[in-house]
Amino acid sequence: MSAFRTVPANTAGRDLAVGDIHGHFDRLQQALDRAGFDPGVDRLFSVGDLIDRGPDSARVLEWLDLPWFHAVQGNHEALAITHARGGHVDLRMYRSAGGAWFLDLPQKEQARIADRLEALPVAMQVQTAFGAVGLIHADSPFATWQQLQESLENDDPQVREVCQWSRRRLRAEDASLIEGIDAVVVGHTPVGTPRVLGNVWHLDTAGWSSGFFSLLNIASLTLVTPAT
Ligand SMILES: [Mn+2]
Repeated sequence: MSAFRTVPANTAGRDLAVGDIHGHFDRLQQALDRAGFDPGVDRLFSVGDLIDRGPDSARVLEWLDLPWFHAVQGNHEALAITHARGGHVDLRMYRSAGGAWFLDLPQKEQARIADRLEALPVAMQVQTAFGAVGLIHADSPFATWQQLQESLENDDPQVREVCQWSRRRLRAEDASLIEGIDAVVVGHTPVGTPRVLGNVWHLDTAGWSSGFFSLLNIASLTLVTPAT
């Protein structure tokens, strides 16, 4: 299973992206309803962190079964996978970061969920009518998208780590472009309103906390304004 996936263009409907979900699938559904999301033709792309913190983390597999829902792995998916595979996770940290629901599941169930999360790519490239848009959870360690693709295809663990955990770009206010891709959408670090640095869209407006879910049309690179 490759850590990099390319998705063909949607010729029928809209392609929207959303930031971290963290187990708040009901709130997400409400945001989709307000945006007039049509599951018959539209698609939703998640930048990861589907699980932990919110009340509905256990519904993650139900959402991953939806044919219109696509996601990359965030650091919270990485924590769950690492733990289920017997790797080292700071359990106190993981529990306080919302992982209790997972830690308290029977091992067999943890393994079943980890299998599905592990199948998710770390980066995704979606073709649109106007170009190509990348999705990663946190940041790219490279200034070119091609280098990121190659490193992930070779499954470089350090590159994976930056993709899922780094907050460098926002902290440094780094507005340089990631070359070789029209735009990149990320989450991981909450922002009050969507923040664009270079061609990188920071979309985690904390819909899982005290904020709201921002939906970005990744073809037109415009935020979806609720119909209501
Ligand atoms: Mn995160």
